[in-house]
Amino acid sequence: MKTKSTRIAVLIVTAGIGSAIAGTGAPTTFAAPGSCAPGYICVYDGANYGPPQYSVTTAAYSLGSMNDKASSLGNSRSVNRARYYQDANYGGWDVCVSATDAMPTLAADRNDRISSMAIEVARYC
Ligand SMILES: [Ca+2]
Repeated sequence: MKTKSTRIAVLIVTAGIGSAIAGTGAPTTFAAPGSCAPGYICVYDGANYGPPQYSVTTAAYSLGSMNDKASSLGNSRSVNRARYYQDANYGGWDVCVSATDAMPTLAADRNDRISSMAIEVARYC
């Protein structure tokens, strides 16, 4: 069930930004909601991708001013899943978001607690 619902979420997200990338459709141009540009992984202070956001193209061992603030997540990488961690330097529990996917809300025990994020070789969580 979990795998199925994840795939559905990807389709919904992709359909939602279809008009924004009209004429391309290539996976490399995928952009997560908000303003998470293609190639970036992002965290957002607000639920449903509300600003401010913090975006990186490589792993971030800390999130600076966005430490312990993330309430939604976006992954605009075309072939890499993103992993978001409770602690700086990739420690504690983690939340995974597959390539070209996004997470509009976080569980209550995960909200406003993410402190680092990494990009992984695999595409799906
Ligand atoms: Ca927040």
